[in-house]
Amino acid sequence: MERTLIIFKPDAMHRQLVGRILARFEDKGLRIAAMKLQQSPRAQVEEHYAVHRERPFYNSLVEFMTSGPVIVAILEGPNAISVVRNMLGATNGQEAAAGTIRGDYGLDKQFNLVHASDGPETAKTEIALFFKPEEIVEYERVTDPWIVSR
Ligand code: FUP
Repeated sequence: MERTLIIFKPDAMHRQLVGRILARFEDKGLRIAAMKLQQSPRAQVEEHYAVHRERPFYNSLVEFMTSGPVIVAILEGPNAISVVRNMLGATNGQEAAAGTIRGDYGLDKQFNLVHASDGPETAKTEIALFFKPEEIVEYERVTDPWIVSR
């Protein structure tokens, strides 16, 4: 079982694609371990994209990611990190394969709908950046038979 952090970026929010994209993850069998709507503080976005600080697109990316509300979530499942990355497709929607989320819904490299952690170390860091431990649900606790039978 693995956890990955995803962000529905402001373009996915603006285009009202969240439900459809989230359904793909659910259809795949991944489950939601945490989820919230937020207007990201600039400092959080800057930290999240710190590895890209020297890249020419950094400022524009930070502007974009703080331009409106986003939904951050943790998905979990076997091999969730690479499973979700494969479902997203290539960074640039023009290059992403048909059948992937970016391949089916986008044509841009900045407005590419969803972020997902790219490895176990980044997943750990990103989950800690966006969620407090108490915001993450341990399913063993909530799938008690008494609760599901009501
Ligand atoms: P990805 O891991 O697919 O999200 O993409 P990268 O880590 O390569 O890039 C991080 C983010 O920077 C991407 F989501 C979009 C943005 N980006 C640009 O805006 N312009 C570029 O030329 C490349 C990336």
